[in-house]
Amino acid sequence: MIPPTSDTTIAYLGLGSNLAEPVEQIKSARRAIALIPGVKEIACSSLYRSLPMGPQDQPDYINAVMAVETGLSPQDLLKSLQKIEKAHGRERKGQRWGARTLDVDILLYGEQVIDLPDLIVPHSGIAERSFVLHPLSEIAPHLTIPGKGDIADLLAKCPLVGLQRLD
Ligand code: 87Y
Ligand code: MG
Ligand code: MG
Repeated sequence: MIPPTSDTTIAYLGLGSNLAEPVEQIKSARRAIALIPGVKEIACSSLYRSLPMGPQDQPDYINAVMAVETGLSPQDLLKSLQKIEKAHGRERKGQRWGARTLDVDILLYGEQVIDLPDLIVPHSGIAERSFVLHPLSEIAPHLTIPGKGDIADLLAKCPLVGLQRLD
């Protein structure tokens, strides 16, 4: 049987901020993402306060994960998200993993595996980063991540250390 086709895809986006009122940055980014033409918000996790992973000489982060339904290609979605990062004061100079006003990553784009110079999906850190896995499992507890396995199994190996869910 030919599987049904659909012209939209569910994508999961990871949001992070640790500069200039991070809670407001995340809330504002969520609103801006929902207003991208061709993007509809399906769900958003709680906000989480998290200790910085990677370089630790920077403020704590606020993180969240959104699910969106989109008719945009992964590349067009990425371009729109980068515009939103820029509009939120994101600067790309300085330390590679340094503090940022807003980071929005495409974590998953349907079941697609994408390996382009500027876009790797599933996101390379998805299976190890507690600030991604915990909010992601809050909105998609039965997800299977291409090449990585069931989110419940990944979560069992990913301690809830340095992560606090906000009300
Ligand atoms: N939250 C983040 O959103 C976050 N984001 C990162 C990059 O996108 C970095 C680096 C700066 N760390 C973050 N920490 C939190 N809490 C991620 C990283 C992790 C491990 C090795 C290299 C880089
Ligand atoms: Mg990131
Ligand atoms: Mg990024």
